[in-house]
Amino acid sequence: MPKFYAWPPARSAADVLERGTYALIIGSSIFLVFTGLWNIAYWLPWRFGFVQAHFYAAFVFVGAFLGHVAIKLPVMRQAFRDRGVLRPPARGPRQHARPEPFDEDSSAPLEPDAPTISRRGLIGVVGGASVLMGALWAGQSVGGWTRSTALFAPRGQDPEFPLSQGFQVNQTAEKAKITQDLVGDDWRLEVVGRERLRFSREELLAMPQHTEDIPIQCVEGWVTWQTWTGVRLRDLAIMAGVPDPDELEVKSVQPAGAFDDVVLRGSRVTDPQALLALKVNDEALSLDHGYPARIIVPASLGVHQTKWVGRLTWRPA
Ligand SMILES: Nc1nc2c(c(=O)[nH]1)N[C@H]1C(S)=C(S)[C@@H](COP(=O)(O)O)O[C@H]1N2
Ligand SMILES: [Mo]
Repeated sequence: MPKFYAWPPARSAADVLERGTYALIIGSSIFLVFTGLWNIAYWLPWRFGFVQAHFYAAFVFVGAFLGHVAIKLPVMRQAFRDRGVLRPPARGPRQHARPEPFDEDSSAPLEPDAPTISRRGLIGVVGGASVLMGALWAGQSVGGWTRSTALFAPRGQDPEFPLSQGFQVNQTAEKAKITQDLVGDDWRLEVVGRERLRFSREELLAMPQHTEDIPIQCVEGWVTWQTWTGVRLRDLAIMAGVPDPDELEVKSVQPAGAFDDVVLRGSRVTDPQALLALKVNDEALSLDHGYPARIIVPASLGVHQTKWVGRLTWRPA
């Protein structure tokens, strides 16, 4: 910690590099944690795309972490060579801890303070905190009574984040401004390719139905496995005259919102498990889960599993 703001800021090129990686590791961690918590609470005071920004920050974190390990590799190797792997201070109470010897090229302090924590203590604190964080999140994916232990995860605990048909809802129909005239009896699925077709829900239910166990994995940190039934996307592509599609544009009837228009590519849409789901666990989809029809594709993120689908546009390879 004190090295983070030590003066002068740069003692050598290696020092600059090392402190640069600290800045990136700490900066990206703070960004990920805080924007993540705000996003879960739907408090979104920023203008950037949350998902993309999180991917970029995660890449920055992993890159800076790997860079940091690479920079420190010689120091680690030297330390293990000088002191062995499990000799003090790796083992035993902190009173036995000895400071790193100072030399010009190391980042060890000139006048070290008394040790505050042993390596075992540090690993215990970090490990314990990680286990605690895991325990506080796991309930939202495990479900049942454990849901109430997920203190940072409001879904299923707060009336604003209800469950429907027994599992999490990301965006309720009400919040997405889905009205009865958008998804009532007049709803038709438009399927566009070489042909332009329209189907009612009854017509879709009369097509060959397939049932698959597929998870919804939300970037907000929860996952739920459900059993979905509906029409294979591949079958719809064939009907639209695009048997060998490259890409599928899915448009929701949702009036506005970040996920009302999604493009899926390659095996996401040609995989036999990829469905336009009409039912979940043998019941018609609830309005909150995307009635009359939603996308359910394997090995994907929740953000790609569009609800309240209005139009599918197939583009050939
Ligand atoms: N039209 C539409 N589809 C959507 C969304 C949305 O906001 N609008 N949210 C997506 C996200 S981020 C997730 S995680 C899943 C959640 O599905 P569920 O609400 O049925 O659990 O729906 C996806 N489909
Ligand atoms: Mo999501």
